Amino acid sequence: MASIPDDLIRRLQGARHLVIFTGAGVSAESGIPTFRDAQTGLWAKYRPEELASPEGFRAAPQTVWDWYAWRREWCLAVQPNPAHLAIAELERRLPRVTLITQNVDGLHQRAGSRAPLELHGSIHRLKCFKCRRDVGDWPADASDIPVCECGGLLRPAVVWFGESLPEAVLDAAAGASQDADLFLSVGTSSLVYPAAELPFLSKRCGAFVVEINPQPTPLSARADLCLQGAAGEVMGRLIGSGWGNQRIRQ
Ligand code: BJW
Ligand code: ZN
Repeated sequence: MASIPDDLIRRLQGARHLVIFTGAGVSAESGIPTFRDAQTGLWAKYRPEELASPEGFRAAPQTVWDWYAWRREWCLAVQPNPAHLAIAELERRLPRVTLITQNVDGLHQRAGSRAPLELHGSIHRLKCFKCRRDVGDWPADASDIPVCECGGLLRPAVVWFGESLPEAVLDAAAGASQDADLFLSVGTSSLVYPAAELPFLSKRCGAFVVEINPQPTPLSARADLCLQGAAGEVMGRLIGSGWGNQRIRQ
């Protein structure tokens, strides 16, 4: 695994505004499959256009509902891993950290992160497919699709292909990316837009952009630094050298 350059530790120590941008790779070490990794990714077994799209839900609502009910149970059964914990620790150590996640699994919050910007929503909440109203939690018995007061079917409050991201969340994420002086992109393939635009936006606005991923991505050639490795290991090393204590003593 790549070693952590001293320069990056210095940049962390001095960061005015750190943005951490995460994808499915951050939860891989918790046992949640990524979307696009060839052997284990969710899309290796299912076609996204059939399951993660409004058209898919319209065509086979119960199939889509069952897929999400199964994935939600999985998210609840696993634990945050060292990557989630290291990110929450960075939030405690540094004066200003914005966490932007594409993940819908809720593991950042369970690791202690305060208010992640959930670009693609949350699998733990429901909304109405027809009137779009947020309706909160899942029912105790999730075998049948619940129905809204308006008569529409309920669905998980995630962002499917072809749907707009929540405007206020995307605006906040773009604003933070523009303001950041240090930007960490962790465990994302950088393929899904508009989220994938954020590290590029941050770089154009002057941030030092670091990618943490075992594989190269379309961001790699433009990042200032690529740390090849698993998120838990790399993030663990990032916080592991005791520099936070030095900062507090300053
Ligand atoms: C590790 C690791 C370890 C492994 N440690 N790393 C511009 C160009 C082309 C297309 C478009 C474009 N703009 C919009 C589009 C269309 C589309 C899109 O981007 N398509 C691309 C696939 C080509 N975008 C949309 O449709 C978006 N909506 C939109 O643009 O609306 C516009 C609009 C305008 C006006 C009216 C209406 C609409 C919405 C995108 C929604 C994405 N939704 C999903 C599903 C969420 C719900 C669910 O969970 O089921 O979000 S798709 C899926 O991909 C999920 C993820 O959040 C997202 C990103 O994936 P992620 O996190 O990067 O995972 P992977 O699997 O791709 O990568 C994992 C990485 O981890 C890999 O790199 C591994 O190497 C690494 N890894 N182990 C660290 N241990
Ligand atoms: Zn409704």
